[in-house]
Amino acid sequence: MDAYAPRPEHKFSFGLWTVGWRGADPFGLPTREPLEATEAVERLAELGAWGISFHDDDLIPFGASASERSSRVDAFRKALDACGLVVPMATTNLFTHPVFKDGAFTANDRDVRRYALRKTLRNIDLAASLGASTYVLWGGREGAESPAAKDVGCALDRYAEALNLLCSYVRDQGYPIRFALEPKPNEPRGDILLPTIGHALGFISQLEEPSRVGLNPEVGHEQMAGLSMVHGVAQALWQDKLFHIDLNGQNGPRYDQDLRFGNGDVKTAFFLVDLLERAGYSGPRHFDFKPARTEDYSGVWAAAAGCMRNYLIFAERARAFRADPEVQEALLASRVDGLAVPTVGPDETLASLADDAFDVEEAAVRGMHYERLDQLALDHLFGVR
Ligand SMILES: [Mn+2]
Repeated sequence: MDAYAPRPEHKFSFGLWTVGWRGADPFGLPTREPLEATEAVERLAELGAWGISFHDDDLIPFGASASERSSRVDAFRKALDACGLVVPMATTNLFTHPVFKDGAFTANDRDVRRYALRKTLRNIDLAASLGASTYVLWGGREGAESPAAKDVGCALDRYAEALNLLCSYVRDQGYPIRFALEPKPNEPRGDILLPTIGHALGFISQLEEPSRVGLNPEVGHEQMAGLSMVHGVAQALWQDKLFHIDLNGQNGPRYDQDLRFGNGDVKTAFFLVDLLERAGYSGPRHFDFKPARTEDYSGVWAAAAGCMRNYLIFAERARAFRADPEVQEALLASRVDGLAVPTVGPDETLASLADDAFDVEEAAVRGMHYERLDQLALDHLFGVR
């Protein structure tokens, strides 16, 4: 049996827009024909996935009639039931239509903001009816190209207003839904509001119902800002805010590459999986990537399979790293466990600090032995240990 074969208990999920991405980019036309949602469900289930997520417009074309809407939703529901796939998360497309060119919840035009709320509420009803427990908000158009164009304080007021209204809506409806904000520094806007995990965590603390709002960090988005995804996710976990995660690949600060998980910064991917698995993260392992536009559909399914296979390989490599006696000894040599001890003990006061017999020069020359520890991690990642 293949040790890296994905199974539903691994909780791998994919956006309908990922395998369904047709390869259109700012410089080129689509390279693939449209993919039916029902076929995406069938193929992902065959590959061993557990869930599928969607934007409203992925499932129901923008402006579709009521009858087309209900026939598409019915077909999707039938395919889910037949294949045993679940819908853990849904989200709203508040970025493709030109009406959202200046944003949705933070557009300067009030009628656009009200329309964005209506579009979101409608899809939350659908998400709830399909059993989703997480609703992601990626504000790709919430931003500006010129600092003169946006009063950021007012924009954050309106963003918070929208979140407060959405929270009260799901509470009143009795939906077991929590919201997950997805930070991104730029693209498509020149600068996007809530650009990083840290900005989003700070924003959540200002909301009326902070417990209902958390994060959906994306690997590539943090790396576009030159930040450590591992540190960001660790802080989200520390604040109990990792509601969902978007796994993909990126090569440093540049355009949003959305590579398959495992491509791009492999070491970050390894330590991210190590973190998620050791933290007992129980949410979806969700892939938000774009199969390269060079590929036909066989390449699309190979890329989806690769995302899951790479996650399982990283998880196995991380377990081997942690279980290695030499690694455990190296962790002790680096005093990694020492950070868990409070700096001032419970039976001490600040006055106790004066009692320390501390040799500054001795402490200054102590080696931390991190180079050896990191090489052991690489040896495990490379599979040579
Ligand atoms: Mn991305």
